[in-house]
Amino acid sequence: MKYLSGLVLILFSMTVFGANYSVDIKGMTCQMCVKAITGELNKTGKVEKVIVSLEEKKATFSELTGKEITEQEIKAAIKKAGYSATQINKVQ
Ligand SMILES: [Cu+2]
Repeated sequence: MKYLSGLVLILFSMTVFGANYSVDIKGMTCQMCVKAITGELNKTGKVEKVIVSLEEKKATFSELTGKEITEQEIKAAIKKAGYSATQINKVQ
């Protein structure tokens, strides 16, 4: 029982605070690319604090409280902007 309530608490806090993601992106060349990717990620309505780095070829963001974004949704958003996600890292 104790174990179970602990597990529930962990799951609850994961849902409430959401995960942080770091995504490697292929094909970015300028600030327009950065803007397009930032826009598409925000459009999902599931993430916040989107930071896209041209230098690092990376996007980082957090899940919005109570929302859950899938890897497919992340890939789709980046593809929609015209680029491809080569690796998706979940950083808790
Ligand atoms: Cu560009």
